Amino acid sequence: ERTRHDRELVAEEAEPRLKQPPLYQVILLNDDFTPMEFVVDILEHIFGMGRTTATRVMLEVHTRGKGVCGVFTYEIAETKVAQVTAYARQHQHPLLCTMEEA
Ligand code: TYC
Repeated sequence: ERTRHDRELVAEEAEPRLKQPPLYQVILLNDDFTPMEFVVDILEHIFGMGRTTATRVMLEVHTRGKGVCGVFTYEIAETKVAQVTAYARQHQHPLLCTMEEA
């Protein structure tokens, strides 16, 4: 008869690894109205970037039209998008933030 230890070994051999969860890029879109300083502030406080990185990413979005703020699992990405959108609307800025599968 199989002991618990035996069954665990069988289970491990039958399905050796769990699949990695899909990852999502959180994307910031450029617009003509949101102040640069406001975007830098979001990148620092919602995405945990330092001032230098936040400024580089903001300028990349400003010049190229969009840019990646970070890569997260679905729920974290969704929460970041919601936080950015809520904060921008509270300050009456039209800033757009979306997510796409990485
Ligand atoms: N283009 C804006 C300006 O000139 C700055 C800006 C940068 C806005 C990044 C949005 O995602 C953005 N004030």
